[in-house]
Amino acid sequence: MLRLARSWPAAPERPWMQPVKIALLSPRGPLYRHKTGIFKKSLRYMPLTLPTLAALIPPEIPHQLRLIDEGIESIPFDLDADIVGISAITGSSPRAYELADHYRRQGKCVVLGGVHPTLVPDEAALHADSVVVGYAEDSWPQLLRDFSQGNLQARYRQQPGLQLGGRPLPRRELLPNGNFTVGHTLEATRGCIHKCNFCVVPTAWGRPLQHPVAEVIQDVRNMGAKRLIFMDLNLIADKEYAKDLFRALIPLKVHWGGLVTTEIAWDDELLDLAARSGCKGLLIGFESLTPEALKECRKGFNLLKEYSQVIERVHDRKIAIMGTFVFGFDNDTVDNFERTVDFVMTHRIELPRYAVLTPFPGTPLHQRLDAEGRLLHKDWSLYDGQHVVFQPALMTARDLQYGIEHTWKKTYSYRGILRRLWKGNLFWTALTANLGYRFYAHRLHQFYNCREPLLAA
Ligand code: B12
Ligand code: SF4
Repeated sequence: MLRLARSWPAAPERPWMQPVKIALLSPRGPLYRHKTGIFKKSLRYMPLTLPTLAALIPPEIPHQLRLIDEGIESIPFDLDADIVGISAITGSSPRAYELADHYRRQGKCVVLGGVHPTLVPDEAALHADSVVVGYAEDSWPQLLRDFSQGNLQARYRQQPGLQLGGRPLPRRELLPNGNFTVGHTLEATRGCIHKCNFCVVPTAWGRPLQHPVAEVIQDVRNMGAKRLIFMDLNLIADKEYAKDLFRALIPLKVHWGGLVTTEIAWDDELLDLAARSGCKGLLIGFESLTPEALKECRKGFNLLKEYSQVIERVHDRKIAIMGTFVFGFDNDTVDNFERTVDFVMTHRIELPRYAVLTPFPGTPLHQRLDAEGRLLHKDWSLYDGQHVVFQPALMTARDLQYGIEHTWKKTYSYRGILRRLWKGNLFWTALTANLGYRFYAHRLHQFYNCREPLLAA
């Protein structure tokens, strides 16, 4: 049963309803922010969230629209809008709430959505006139229709059975393309088949969904793009679908990157098709170099003894690897940091990335650490994958925090960059992003010094 939200007069009584002024905002996080952040342009690719929501606005509702990503530009406090839609991930949720409270005080209608409001809708509801839980393909248009009829509900939830086929294409032209290293981002699928215990995907979004391949190809053609990034959480969740997609991409002669799992290496046809279709970079979650950790996080499909072969097989196809590693599992000790640096150097991983194990709300990991009394705090702004927010088992929080910083810095020292890229197939492709991560790595400490997350260390 849906609760009715703060009431809004129906369209005819509101002169400003012709047209409705809609603002869609993506708030900054501690690290991803305009001017003072450390995600340089070389690390930024266009998020599809706001362009997708823009495309979903029902054509029958006359409107003026503005999209603002606070990672690349400032959000004005005196925003001219009737309805403000704010997208929040966990790290940006305190900023989202700050903006929401501010605009509500100004009498604007505020809607919160995205992964964090999906994970903790009751918390988000304290700051919004309406909260959208889950995907919004059907609920966001409904919300706007209700709003224009003065009938806004407090909670909207995407109903089961969502189909991605036949949806309008994201309105990418509404974000400034020049602020991203790749503006041509797209999605073929959503969700994932796995259930890693630290990941928000199984809790927030559940079973995988797919755009029909023909529509993905049409999207690529419409963009006229030659460099693409797939935002999919696991592009090969359905291998047969992925093969069809790769086959259809071959004639387009594009270069693309995307997220997959180590499983891609064990299907030669899939990997060959990926290479033939123009794949130049794959983000692969290796997560850890200890089998106990892989078991702990329910990533049993990652077999440590096969990591070298996985890397070799991908590199053989001239595909660069963005390898992601997580520190802070219960078996992790301070030795893991150096061991991981050695691993990425030896295997010449083009773009290694490190994260602190982060117990995002709603995940099994969060529930366990909370039950064990090991969460240091629930300041969501520090739940950004780079701050330690829980008590590790075999080291202090401070050791974990500074161990990761050391790992980043050593990996992205000039020597480290050259050792991994020199004489590799993809020197020039990977160099710019490496310099972007070098900038990031050497500035992370600024964010440790300005906050005090380690009181319990
Ligand atoms: C692009 C991207 C980025 C970009 C930009 C992010 C940004 N603007 O904040 C970059 C590279 C900078 C980035 C960085 C990070 N990211 Co990121 N990123 C993504 C990614 C790959 C794609 C987002 C996207 O375009 N999705 C496609 C759109 C269509 O889906 P959607 O966003 O879910 O939106 C739908 C619904 O959620 C809903 N919805 C969303 N917002 C709203 C708002 C309203 C008003 C309504 C009505 C509906 C609605 O409607 C949409 C249509 O159904 C997602 C994974 C993913 N595939 O979603 C991760 C993801 C969002 N990132 C994540 C994380 C953890 C991070 C980092 C912390 C990683 C790190 N350690 O550095 C940083 C933090 C950045 C920050 N903001 O502080 C997590 C968030 C988890 C969480 N609970 O916070 C995700 C989900 C990945 C994951 N596997 O867990 N990221
Ligand atoms: S494979 Fe990746 S997207 Fe899928 S559940 Fe695990 S961490 Fe999440």
